[in-house]
Amino acid sequence: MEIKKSACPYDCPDCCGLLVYTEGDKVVQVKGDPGHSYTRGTLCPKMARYERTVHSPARLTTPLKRIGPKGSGEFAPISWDTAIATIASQWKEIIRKYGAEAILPYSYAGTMGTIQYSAGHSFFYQLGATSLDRTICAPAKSRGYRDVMGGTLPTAPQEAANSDFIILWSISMLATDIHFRHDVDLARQNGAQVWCIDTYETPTARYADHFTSIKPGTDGALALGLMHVLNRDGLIDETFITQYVEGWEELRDTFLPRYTPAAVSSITEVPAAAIEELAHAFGRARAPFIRLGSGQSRYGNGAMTSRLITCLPAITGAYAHVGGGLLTSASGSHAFDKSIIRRPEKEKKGVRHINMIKLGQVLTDETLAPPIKSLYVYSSNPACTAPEQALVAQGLSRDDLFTVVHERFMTDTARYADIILPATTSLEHDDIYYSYGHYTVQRGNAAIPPIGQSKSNWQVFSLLAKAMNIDDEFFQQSEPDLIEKFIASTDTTWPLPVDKAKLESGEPVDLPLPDNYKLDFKTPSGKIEIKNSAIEPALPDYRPPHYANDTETFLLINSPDPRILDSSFNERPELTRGHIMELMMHPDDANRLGLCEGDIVAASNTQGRAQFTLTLSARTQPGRVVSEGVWWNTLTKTGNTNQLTHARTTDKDAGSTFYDVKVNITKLTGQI
Ligand SMILES: Nc1nc2c(c(=O)[nH]1)N[C@H]1C(S)=C(S)[C@@H](COP(=O)(O)OP(=O)(O)OC[C@H]3O[C@@H](n4cnc5c(=O)[nH]c(N)nc54)[C@H](O)[C@@H]3O)O[C@H]1N2
Ligand SMILES: Nc1nc2c(c(=O)[nH]1)N[C@H]1C(S)=C(S)[C@@H](COP(=O)(O)OP(=O)(O)OC[C@H]3O[C@@H](n4cnc5c(=O)[nH]c(N)nc54)[C@H](O)[C@@H]3O)O[C@H]1N2
Ligand SMILES: [Mo]
Repeated sequence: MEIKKSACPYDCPDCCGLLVYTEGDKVVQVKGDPGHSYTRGTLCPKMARYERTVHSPARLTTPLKRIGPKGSGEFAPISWDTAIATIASQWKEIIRKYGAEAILPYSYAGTMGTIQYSAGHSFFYQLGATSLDRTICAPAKSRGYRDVMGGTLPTAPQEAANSDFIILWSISMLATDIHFRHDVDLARQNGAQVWCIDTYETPTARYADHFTSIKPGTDGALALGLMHVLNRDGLIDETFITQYVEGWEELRDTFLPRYTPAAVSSITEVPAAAIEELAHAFGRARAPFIRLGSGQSRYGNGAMTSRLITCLPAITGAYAHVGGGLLTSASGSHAFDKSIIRRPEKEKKGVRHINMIKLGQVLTDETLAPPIKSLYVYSSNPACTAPEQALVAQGLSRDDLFTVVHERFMTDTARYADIILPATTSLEHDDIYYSYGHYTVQRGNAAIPPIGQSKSNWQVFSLLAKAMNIDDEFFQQSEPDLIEKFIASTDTTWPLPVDKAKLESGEPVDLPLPDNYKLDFKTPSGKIEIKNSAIEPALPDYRPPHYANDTETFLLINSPDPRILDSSFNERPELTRGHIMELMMHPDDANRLGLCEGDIVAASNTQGRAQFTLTLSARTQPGRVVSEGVWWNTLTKTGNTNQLTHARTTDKDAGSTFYDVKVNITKLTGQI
């Protein structure tokens, strides 16, 4: 048995260090690396059995071509040569008839590896294809942070171990960031209080000392209410503000007087007394630490909400104290110069951009010129994870749409493909990884040869470049060549020297943080900008979410399930067995509607309908129903929660608004 080091490739803030145990060509076990400063030797239940994904009998092992109707899942094996030649001849024909913008790439973070995530960017730029705006996750959260803090490094998660007051704010820590628990536990052992602010009582809420249940999409008002009380009760740090903060006085004198605890309570459904209590605890803490998750940003007002929450630590001077600060997304993503692989300069001037959230609309829009005639999907599963699922399915069903899907499994999207290409897992290709939850980076070399005939994203784009006559040495580089360039790029991307030899060797490497990084504000003024005159509006204020104009009865909270990650891991029957497509409702609502535990119900709205099994619990509030998990549609009766979600975007940076959705609930006697 050999032990090789690698990193977890999934779209998760933890980006764990892995110990991969192999016997010949087989991965027999995967463990968390005790030497990784965030993983600290443990893995989530998904990755603790990663070998079951790698060696799953459901892996796609050869290229396939469609032999049945679109979506039927009927395919026959073909060779790689035939697959690549077919794609190239179809694309050449489409380009001749409609121009290259009739081709649309669609990808996201099936792997977060620096190479494989971005492997297709340059290829599609050079082809002149439509460019994809990759906005499906949480760009509004980063935007809200940036509007106040500019390029300031967010606080490292390990800092929280020294805090005396931690807020887990719209983060499902025990599902999506489980290794942060280590730091929170350490702080707790030293007496820290832990608060959780969420829309229903998650396991993370139960873990915390205090739980504040808030009406979805209203956290911006809560942040203003907290600032109101902090100011009223003399709990702000005037010295810190004078030295480091711009625009506090203006916010204080214009909008803040309105946000009394009573007014905020009526917006947020948080009792006024609880707002006061939270403000006092936050204001009296020596070094409060906010871990801000993405949940609050997935609404029409998401960038503004994140911006308002980002103002909070500024007025109490949290950054000046060991343990204090705010972590939205760590800047590990800045560690490597991604332009090495993306080559933004290759994008043709004026080329059309399409927002990935609008996929359903774009594929079904008959007025679009040129129309999308080919879709190339990799590292993503939009038939399952994109909003407006019914429209996406309608678009993917078009007989005149030539769809190629590069995948590891027969996903909902792959079923609609004309050609499927088999993809490697992270243990079969080389890459280098960074995290958006901490500051440790790591290289991961292939631990075993590719399963079947699978190929990595980079290898496939190299083949496609050749077939499309893109004569460019760039595509002849190997993955190790690229990794070497990324490692070298740390000389310019990172403020302090990175241990390149260690990075080269495959060990996890902590990016060094400058001593004063928490007070080195990378904004035009050099201060925290509560007022930011470069943007509209210059002062932040609460805005209601989109759903304020919707007429359905219930808010639909559709949060992550710890067993899967977005739609990844649905290939593992031991993880998806039982308890899927459940809908949690408050018993008072159920009584009113005459519904019982175990009833089969339909949730419906203007987007569509989906079937759920009802569970009753006071973990949610009246008026809010909860369904966890993005399940493969093939495991559901009617499609998952994305039958119900909207493609409306956030106030800034056109992000997704998965949680900004209302539904009606009715009892079903038969299936839909
Ligand atoms: N197990 C597991 N891990 C995952 C994922 C997964 O699906 N499963 N997904 C991965 C991905 S792609 C991402 S982006 C991250 C996201 O991970 P997080 O940052 O945790 O964000 P979310 O999962 O969107 O939501 C977190 C919590 O916010 C709550 N929430 C929703 N709306 C609001 C609101 O208006 N206010 C407040 N205060 N809370 C709200 C939700 O109920 C949820 O409990 O997780 C990653 N990790
Ligand atoms: N209702 C609802 N919908 C949501 C969310 C929600 O909370 N609620 N969360 C949203 C969020 S935050 C996100 S980020 C999106 C994510 O949505 P997606 O981008 O669709 O991500 P996954 O569902 O993880 O699918 C990734 C796919 O990539 C494949 N893959 C993995 N590695 C590789 C590789 O190296 N090469 C290739 N070619 N393929 C690979 C996997 O097999 C998997 O099928 O989902 C969004 N959808
Ligand atoms: Mo995400």
